[in-house]
Amino acid sequence: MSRASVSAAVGSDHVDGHPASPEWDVVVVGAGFAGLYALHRLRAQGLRVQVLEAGDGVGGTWYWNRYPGARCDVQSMEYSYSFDEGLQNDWEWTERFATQPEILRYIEHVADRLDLRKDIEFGVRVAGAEFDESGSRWTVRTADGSARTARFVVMATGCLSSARVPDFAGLETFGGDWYHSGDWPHEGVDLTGKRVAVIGTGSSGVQLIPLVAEQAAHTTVFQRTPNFVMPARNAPLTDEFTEDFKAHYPQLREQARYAPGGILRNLREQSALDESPEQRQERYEAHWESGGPDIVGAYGDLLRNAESNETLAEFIRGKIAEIVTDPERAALLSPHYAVGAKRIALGTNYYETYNREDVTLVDVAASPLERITSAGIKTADAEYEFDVIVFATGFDAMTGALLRVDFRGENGVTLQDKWHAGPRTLLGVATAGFPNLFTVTGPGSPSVISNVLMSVEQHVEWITDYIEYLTARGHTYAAAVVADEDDWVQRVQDAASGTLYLTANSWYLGANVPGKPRVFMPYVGGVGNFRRHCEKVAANDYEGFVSR
Ligand code: N01
Repeated sequence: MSRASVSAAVGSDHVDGHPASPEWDVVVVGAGFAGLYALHRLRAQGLRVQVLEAGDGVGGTWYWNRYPGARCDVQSMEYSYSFDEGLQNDWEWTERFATQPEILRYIEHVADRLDLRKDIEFGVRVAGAEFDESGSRWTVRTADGSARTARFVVMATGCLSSARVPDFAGLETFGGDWYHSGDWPHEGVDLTGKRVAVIGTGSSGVQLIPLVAEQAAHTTVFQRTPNFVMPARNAPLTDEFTEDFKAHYPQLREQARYAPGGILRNLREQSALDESPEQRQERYEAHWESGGPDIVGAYGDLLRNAESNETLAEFIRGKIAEIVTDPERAALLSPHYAVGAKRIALGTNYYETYNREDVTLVDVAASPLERITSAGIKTADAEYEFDVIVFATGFDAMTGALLRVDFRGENGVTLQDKWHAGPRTLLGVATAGFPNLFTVTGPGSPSVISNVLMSVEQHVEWITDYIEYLTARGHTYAAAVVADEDDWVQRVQDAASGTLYLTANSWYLGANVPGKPRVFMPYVGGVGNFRRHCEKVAANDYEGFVSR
């Protein structure tokens, strides 16, 4: 069928007894880093692409997470697209770790520069999608009741985009205002003179607590699990550093693409136990002084050997004890699990904030949060009054944004049913029984255990190359093979087994969402290894996928 007749057929379900061609070649869901790049690549193939975005602007994570202090913990020069040399050379980052507003400006710049907005519908939330087997196409339904049909659907909905307010009883009775860090008001929130509660001490809580404390009359932090927090040591970038980095961008990017974390890092092979306590102290001190999250790369076995890891945990607990003047509070802030098993946070004045007299720390592990009241929060031991509650309680990570769409694949099977015991994917990009559906940074990909932007690029390139391959051959059907998917799921588990990632209650394992299956979701076998494996699959005519 020609382009013209495809257009003519839009709106009618059948032509000559056959299902009409879909309205779109590809519907991409999400206009963050992944969706924008997918649009750019697919459009270059001459495909008809429509992006559906729930927000009113581009940016994804960086559109929603506008809480005070939000910034990235990957260095700016690396947390940016690498596919366009002109773009990476023209853009000027101002700080070592960019703030949310600066990253959002960058994404908006990219959208304008590549003229992407004209193919994005904003304010549209995808609610469901059904696969039509006879027409080999998806009908994508939106929350407002409209529908689009597409040959392929690319879910670019992010790993940490389904913000989660825990199911606290009584929230609807609270007389003050409440906010979630991942859905922060665009106009900001004035906390001056307010009594503020912050629930949660993950990366978001760690970033926002010091700034909330500076503004509020009193800040009460409800901590269930303390976090290992490294100083960010953020600073303006010098012209000299930027110029030098840019001069070497091509080599540095190529190096990062095949590096374990998709990032430039000096990783040491040596065990922490092979050095003396003094040598270790010196090494850890150097990391503490230079800041950033790289300290888990100080030795090769920190994420595998509990005894090695404990040397680092002890070092960080020592720092907490040095900074926090009240020993009881320092003890409460000191984590007792493996460093890095839950994601390390980067802070600026985080521990120092607990020396303020107007900051209270409540241990909700000892005295659980019972309910929200009209006046504030009730724990097992006490009642507190607040004007504002900030939920820095995280996300239904990796699967949340996918499972809240009612996907119905072959034979009407739902994704919820298929993933009832945990997500199953092939390479994190596809799941058997749901043909022509691709996920960017899906469960089973390195994504959150990497420089996610590097992983986003790799996934988008792989998926769009595959779509090009299919189109060139006139194929209309692409599906993961169950046996290959089983094999990949096993590889993901094998990569994690023996690591300390499995020893803490983290969102990597779904542990933060009551009832969520405990399955380690990211692939920790390394970004470079993953990329090489994906390249091999493509070179072997997309082995593991049925293409027809
Ligand atoms: O969420 P989290 P986040 N009662 O899930 C607590 C990325 N990110 O938004 O640990 C009481 O880490 C929960 O306690 P516990 C980054 O990948 C990056 O902070 O489950 N407390 C925890 O303290 C990060 O890892 C950046 O016991 C409850 C907190 O809420 C990911 O996003 C910045 C509770 C949630 O922490 C998520 O970070 C921000 C309950 N019922 C985010 N439920 C940077 O790049 C949850 N908690 C720097």
